[in-house]
Amino acid sequence: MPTANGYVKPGRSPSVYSEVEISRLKASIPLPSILKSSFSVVDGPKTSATGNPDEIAKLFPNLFGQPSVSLKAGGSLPTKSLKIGVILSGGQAPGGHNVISGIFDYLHNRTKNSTIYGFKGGPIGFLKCKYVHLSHEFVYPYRNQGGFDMICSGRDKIETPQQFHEARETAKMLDLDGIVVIGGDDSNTNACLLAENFRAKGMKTRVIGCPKTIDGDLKCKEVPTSFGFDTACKIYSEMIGNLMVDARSTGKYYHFVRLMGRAASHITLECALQTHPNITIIGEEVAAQKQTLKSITNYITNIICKRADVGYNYGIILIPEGLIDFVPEVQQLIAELNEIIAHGVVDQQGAWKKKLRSQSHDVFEILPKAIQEQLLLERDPHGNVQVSKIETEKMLIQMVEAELEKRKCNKNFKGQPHFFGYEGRCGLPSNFDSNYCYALGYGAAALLHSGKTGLISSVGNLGARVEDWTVGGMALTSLMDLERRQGKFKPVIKKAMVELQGAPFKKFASMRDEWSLKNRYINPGPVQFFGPTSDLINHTLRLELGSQA
Ligand code: FBP
Repeated sequence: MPTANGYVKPGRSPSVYSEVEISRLKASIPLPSILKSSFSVVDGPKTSATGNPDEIAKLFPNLFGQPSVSLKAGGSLPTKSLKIGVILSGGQAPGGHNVISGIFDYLHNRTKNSTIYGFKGGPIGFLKCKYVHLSHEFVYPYRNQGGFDMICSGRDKIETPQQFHEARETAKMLDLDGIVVIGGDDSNTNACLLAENFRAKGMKTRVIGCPKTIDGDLKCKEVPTSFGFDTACKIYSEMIGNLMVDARSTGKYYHFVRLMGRAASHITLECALQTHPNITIIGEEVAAQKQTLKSITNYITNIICKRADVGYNYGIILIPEGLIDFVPEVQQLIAELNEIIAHGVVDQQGAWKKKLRSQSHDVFEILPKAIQEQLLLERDPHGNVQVSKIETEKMLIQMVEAELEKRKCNKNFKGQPHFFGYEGRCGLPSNFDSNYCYALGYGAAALLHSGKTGLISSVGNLGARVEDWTVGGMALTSLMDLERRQGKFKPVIKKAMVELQGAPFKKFASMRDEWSLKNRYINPGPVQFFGPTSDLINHTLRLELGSQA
């Protein structure tokens, strides 16, 4: 299709490239030195599980305890051809296409006549054997581009015997040597279950995961961050910075910005460190201090009143997407609702409410009707409350208005609700995410080529130049714990929450009082691909790496 600049992005609905997209397409992607030379895979010590090791050992008898590995220079691998499948799973995160590009380039450079299949629409594409053959012509146009539109994504959980049967059928039909599951905690749980099942059935198909999620809650020492977090936070921070300038210009609005991140507040914390808002609520702190909706409302209202006293009737307030799920009283309510929804029907007449304990019943009744309805929405296939659909920012505005009314102080309060989520998930990946994802994909292919299974691709030493990054694989079972989901205990990868003793939170806590009354706004501007700031990594990663040094 001829276009002004001659480029068309292929895919489900082809679109024309912008000039910036073209320049990103042409940008070269550096590789860690270890991936440029011959390497061998070295086993580390035996591993355990994050929690409930005895139960996890029983559930993963073929994988439990296997060592994590690292790549070391030297050695050689046969160049025989491999057949590899790729699955993009869960929510979009900038950089996913570069993981696939990395896998593709590894196989192209290190093996002969290998084949890559891209399963369409996430895990369901794998189960139903719906795939595209990933050729150079198909993959190349997506290099350094945002989104998951190359093969699209989905959220299906793989857990029933029928689903495992279908997975084995696909693997046999395509004679797969391996698959790479690119996903978050739930998707990598799928990867681990598949790896265990394939091994138990004596199949040759191996499974490697890649740490994807803008939420930033899939990480540990060996996997310092999940991809997409860096770009998404930079995009949200740009938008928050713009709101700050707007607030200062008009002087009349309080912008309540709810930020994606589901169960963890990493995105909110990172955006606070990038922009210095007046108020930031961190869910993990709310839970630790057993705060109530009332106490959160009071905290916000107190600052609004103090700011009004010094002449500021505007401000910026950041709220994590999953806030409601952190408030212990609401947490208890949600746990009870999950059981009720998993085991029965929520009737229109409200008879189901009798199953709630009295405290949960009271909390439910004080919530605005819209929030009540949102809490009763269907859970996702992994049993999670869909917190992206719960409009906590609007609820807090209403509660603050009521509190100001009660205190009889007319503070000219005008709240503006915002939810920044989907806006940041498909942006052009930052230089960091582009390079990190390419290394993760290249490393994942190297692990499969070396015969490894049940590992998550891990790239470390991220504070250094790309050339000096380390590459390896972390045992997926070592990240596992048991959690109650859909009324049952299930093995899941434990989410990494904001550490209140960690360097990023401590830095924020040391500055937030000053930010609340004095305006110390920072407007970081858009993601840069060239120039002095283009290679800066996010504060969270920088601070966490610094505190490990
Ligand atoms: P993943 O954990 O799959 O990476 O999803 C991240 C996320 O963007 C969350 O922040 C958000 O709560 C959720 O996806 C929204 O889900 P959906 O895309 O199904 O609306």
